[in-house]
Amino acid sequence: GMVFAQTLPKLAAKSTYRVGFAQTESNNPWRLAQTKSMQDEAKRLGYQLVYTDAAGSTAKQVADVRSMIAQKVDVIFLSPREDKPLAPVVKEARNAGIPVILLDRNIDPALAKAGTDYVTFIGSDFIKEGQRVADWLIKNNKGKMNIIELEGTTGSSPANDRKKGFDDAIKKAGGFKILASQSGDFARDKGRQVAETLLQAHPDANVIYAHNDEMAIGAVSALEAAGKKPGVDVLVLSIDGGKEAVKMVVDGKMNYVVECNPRFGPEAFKTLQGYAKGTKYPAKIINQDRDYTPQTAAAGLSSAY
Ligand code: GYE
Repeated sequence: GMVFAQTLPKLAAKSTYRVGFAQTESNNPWRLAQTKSMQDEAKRLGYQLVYTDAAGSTAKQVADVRSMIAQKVDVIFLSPREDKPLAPVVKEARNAGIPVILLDRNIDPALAKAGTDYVTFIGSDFIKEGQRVADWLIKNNKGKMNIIELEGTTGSSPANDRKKGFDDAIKKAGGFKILASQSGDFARDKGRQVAETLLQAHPDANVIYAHNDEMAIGAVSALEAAGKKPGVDVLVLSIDGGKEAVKMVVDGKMNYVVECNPRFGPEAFKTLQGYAKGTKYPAKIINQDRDYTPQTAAAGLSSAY
């Protein structure tokens, strides 16, 4: 068989590039903001963006990346829907001489390596995000806190890590109960449905921790439908920091939101250019994120995405 060099392909320094961006889905404001940021920056630089939307299908995203390889784009930006099934196409791109930069979601480090299979991962520290939510809850502990957790897409790096960061910190603190933890697929309506079912099964729940805003907003609807006051009878905590959720913190329907910044364009293209000039990057380039408390949400609202 063929033997491939297990090193990253070089990227020529050019005045313009044809760049692939393999998006995972477009069903929420976070994704739309991320896509817009990528398109805006490509346009500003005069680069051509080959954009695909996997519409929530991992199989489609694998096919999307293969099509970008066939089209011989210069670089592939990939937001891998799941952390294992996209690993093979990252290596296929590398073997075809196309550098891959992971955006916002990571690949299982056992299956693909930064600096060898792909250039770097740019995104948030999801374990820390989960920890920050736990820390807020520990500080605001009113005793007998019974938690329902709404997990993101199964097999995605943010769902894995937001769970680990939160659950570990909560267990370590002691005195909290996680009554149930189930996937709502990062989606508003799924989050609402799962929250509805879990609230019926666990009427003593008084905290909902959602791995993203969309599911938290769904949970707020489920609480209201059940005749409970979100933010008062049941605390609602989430991650992302979109305008709608931040407004809910201002209005007292949510209690705490950790930001996960979706505006990747400038950093993504700066990394592409740096890579072409020979800059060495660490395995991860971590975004710095804010948070929104009842005290700070009003001031942060206008700059939320
Ligand atoms: O929290 C969510 C989105 O991968 C960090 O995916 C991202 C997450 C984000 O669909 O809203």
